[in-house]
Amino acid sequence: MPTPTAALPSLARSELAAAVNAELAAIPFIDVHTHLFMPSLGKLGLWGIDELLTYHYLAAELFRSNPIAPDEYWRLSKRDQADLIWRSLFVENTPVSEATRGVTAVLEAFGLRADAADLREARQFFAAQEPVAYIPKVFELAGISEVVMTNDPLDPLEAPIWERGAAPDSQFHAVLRLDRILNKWPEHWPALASKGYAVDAHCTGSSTGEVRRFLSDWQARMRPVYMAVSLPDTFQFPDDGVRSRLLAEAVLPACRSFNIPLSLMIGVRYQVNPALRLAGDAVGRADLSALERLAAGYPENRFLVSVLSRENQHELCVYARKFSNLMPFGCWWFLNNPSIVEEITRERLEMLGTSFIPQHSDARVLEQVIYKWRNTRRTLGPILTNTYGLLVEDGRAVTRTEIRRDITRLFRSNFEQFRGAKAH
Ligand code: HDL
Ligand code: ZN
Repeated sequence: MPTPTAALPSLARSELAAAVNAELAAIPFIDVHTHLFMPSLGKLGLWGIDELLTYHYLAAELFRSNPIAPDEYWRLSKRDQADLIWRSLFVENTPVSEATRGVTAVLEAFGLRADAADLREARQFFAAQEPVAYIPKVFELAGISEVVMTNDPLDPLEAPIWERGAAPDSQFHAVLRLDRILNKWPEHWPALASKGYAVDAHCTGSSTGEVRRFLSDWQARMRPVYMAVSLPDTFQFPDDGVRSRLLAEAVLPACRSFNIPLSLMIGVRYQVNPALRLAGDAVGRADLSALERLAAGYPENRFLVSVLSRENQHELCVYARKFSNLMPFGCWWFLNNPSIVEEITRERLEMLGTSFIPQHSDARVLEQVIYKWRNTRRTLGPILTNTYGLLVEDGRAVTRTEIRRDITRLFRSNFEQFRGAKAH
């Protein structure tokens, strides 16, 4: 963190861009939603060129530029998948999409050729990296100080590591992810029952109380900074289903007692093309009146909210103006493209000032934070410069100190305050 300095003189309009870009570059951001894993979670953590190239965003793009059938692709080794994606999307075609250009930006950040005919040089470089020393280097290149993970207490690979005791890491914050419980109760209640929680198929009797006990056990184990769930475009609240009951009787009371927010990521149309596996999800416009009823009905709860449909963004801003227990965050997934990030960020600044969290990376592979945060800074620079320029034009001078304060609020302190008491 740059050392605070006394208020600096007001900036001329012509000085704004340099000041904004310098402060964006100098302030380390908090990445409030990723799928990265702290080193003590072992092989769950993905990094290196083969993982970068087989990212599900690029697999989806491969099938548009190469005749291979998905089933045949999935039968290839990861190395062969990466070679095929490199050849199809980076050699035989120009890597102009957001996800392909991102890989070239990572290679460039490490001084590697982004126009190589094959992956020999890249594989040699990444194979020589030692994760514990490498992670700080990647975070420094990305301009982030810490990331928030996605941790699934019912994941058969991840849960046992936590149950054995995973060493915490101050740069990786845990999150209690609830999709299996809230969205797929019929499939997953037996896993809870097998661990001694008295739950049943229809979530009756002691079930919601026992889910609350489960959440309490995992809060003690993980010390999560928030709980999270991805929700379909059809999400309704309340309804007469199990999810509403679990939210009302277990999850929301647990968040209140732990003083942590609930993150709602709304608008997924799951597996519209199952053959693409993780790349098979799409987007749908959600009915955000469900969010209105949650924010109004549970004023003691705090909700981090990201919506997947571009068409839901403006109404999310309106709801955030009505309910201060809503915190819009990020330009999620299919929205994390400069053309849409610009539209979303400008309407948020226009309607919310600096009281929102502009971005998260959603990184699944460690080095992705390098390009995702480079892109955010590159997109945010002109937007903030224009915003301050309008203010100067309308008669209010702006200082470097104020720009530093605002960017710190957007990318650090909004989250730090909204997450509540520091994890013990
Ligand atoms: O549910 C989520 O957290 C989403 O971000 C999904 O993981 C999605 O597949 C993704 O990676 N989006 O970027
Ligand atoms: Zn995600």
